[in-house]
Amino acid sequence: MRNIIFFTGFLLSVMILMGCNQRANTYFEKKLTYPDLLTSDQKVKLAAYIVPTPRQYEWQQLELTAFIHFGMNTFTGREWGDGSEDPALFHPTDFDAEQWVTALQEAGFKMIILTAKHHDGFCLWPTKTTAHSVASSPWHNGQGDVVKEVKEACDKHNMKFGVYLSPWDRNAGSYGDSPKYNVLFVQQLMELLTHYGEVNEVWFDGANGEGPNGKVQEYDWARFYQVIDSLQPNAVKAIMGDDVRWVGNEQGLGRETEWSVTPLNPDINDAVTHENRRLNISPTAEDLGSRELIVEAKTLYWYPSEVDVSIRPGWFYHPEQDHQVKTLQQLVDIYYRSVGMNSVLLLNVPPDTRGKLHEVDVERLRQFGTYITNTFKNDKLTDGQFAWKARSGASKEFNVVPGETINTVMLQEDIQKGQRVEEFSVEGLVHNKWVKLTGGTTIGYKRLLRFEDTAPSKLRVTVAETRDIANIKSVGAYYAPALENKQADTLLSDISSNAWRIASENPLIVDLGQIYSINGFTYSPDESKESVFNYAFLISEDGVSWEEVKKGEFSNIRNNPISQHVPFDRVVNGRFFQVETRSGVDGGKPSVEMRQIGILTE
Ligand code: FUL
Repeated sequence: MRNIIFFTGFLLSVMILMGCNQRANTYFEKKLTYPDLLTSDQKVKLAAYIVPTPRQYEWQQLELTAFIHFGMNTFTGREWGDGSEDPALFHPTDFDAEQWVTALQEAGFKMIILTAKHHDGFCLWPTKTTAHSVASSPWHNGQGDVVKEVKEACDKHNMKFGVYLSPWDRNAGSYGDSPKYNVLFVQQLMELLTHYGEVNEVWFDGANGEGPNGKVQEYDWARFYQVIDSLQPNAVKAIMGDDVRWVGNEQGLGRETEWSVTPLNPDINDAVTHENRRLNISPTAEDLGSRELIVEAKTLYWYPSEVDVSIRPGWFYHPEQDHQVKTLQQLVDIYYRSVGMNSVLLLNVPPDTRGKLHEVDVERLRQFGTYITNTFKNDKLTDGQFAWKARSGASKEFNVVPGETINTVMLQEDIQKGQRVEEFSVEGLVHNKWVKLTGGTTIGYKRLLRFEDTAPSKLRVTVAETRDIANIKSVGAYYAPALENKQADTLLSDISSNAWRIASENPLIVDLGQIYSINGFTYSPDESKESVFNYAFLISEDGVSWEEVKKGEFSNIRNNPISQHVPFDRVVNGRFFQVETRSGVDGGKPSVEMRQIGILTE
């Protein structure tokens, strides 16, 4: 008891010292800077009182949000355009934003974030800032506005709406001339945030493929944030924004231990970079919130994770990926690893050149929505839906509907009172014996765990370790039907490499053994080594005279290390191929191995 009184007094003095950001005299909204001279225990305890802002909380409850990557790349087959594309290429033949909204809504998605401008700088709305937009395209004779049509469809169906505006712009002449480009960027932001009604998320990606020797643009983030906060107070700022954090990969993988309270500083300036470096953290770090990290930190933030992943290998639509749409099992796994790991899922579903979601994707969305709804509508606990205050070591029993089989549990903390649980376990009473079913570390907004089919009469949840009294909001148990992984293997080469012979290792030269009519190649990155970024691909009939058939970049290979599929513009006869590395993703010159290359033939 003395401890509680002492801590309450201590908390009050800290709050008086800090003066700002606290809600109802108890909690710290979004940010807490520690006063000097706190003990490690005090720091950990205070971390339990950091809470989301109302807009962060509202965003977290959406659980399922959707990305729409649509634009110039849809028509060129690329993942990153270079900005030189002719606007005449943009011509959706049967554009139907309402089809996107209804397909996503039926699958349970609550918001759509549209790529209003990707790295190629092509704007999907008739901006006044550049001619590189839909206004210069043949679509609707230059009178079209994708942003408007999508927003209207969202409004009609009560779907929230967000915009992706790429800071990196490979078309804008002013890019790299920092103040000038910042003015243009602010203007684009203002157009998007004033002409279309409410915007609920603004997504700034962090990509810049120019590399260390390319154009360096210093962004005026403070100004960008100010514009968003003043024009769209209900919008969260994501990724290169300070409300929503990138989970750190594009594969749909949340962390087993996912803290929304972290010292990872969302701001972008020298002091912040220095502090993140001191703590050895970045969005990709495994540990973003342990006690060890907290005791070293000066400031903590409520900075929750968003898991962005595409339903297809690429972010944009490519017809050759129609058979690679993620299976229901893969989507369900992603759901458990995102929504089920204290994150919001941001699933990308890219429309095709008609301007419609492809039938395969629509069907997969339908299956996904049905599976999730059917699984989670039947809670097999009779008494899991009420608040439970748990100290470290506390247990609580819950009743399972008699005779029901379960294989999934769901736990939620009331994050409006902070994220606190550090370790928990779940047992089932089977034939009068308690058996461990599952357990974990963090819970946060939502935690889902799967285990073998079991029919216990009761569940017992134990909060083994918590940073302060845990506020468990609800506990549920479900039966999730088993799923089979049905995806066909992707053929990475039309010809077997059995007869191939390496003629040179670096650069890689391979003798295919006979002449083939070649119309493309594939390159598969290897986790254990740096990936190639800029390449040249050469073909020869005799191994003496060579033709450079293709050169370019494997655009987004760092963040999304999938097999790259590179078609040629024409068919080339050859017996030898050569792959030259011009640069690697980390600035090195990685070699390529024969097993990483596939050859596509007519
Ligand atoms: C990354 C981009 O480079 C990709 O093209 C994609 O837009 C992804 C969501 O973000 O930063």
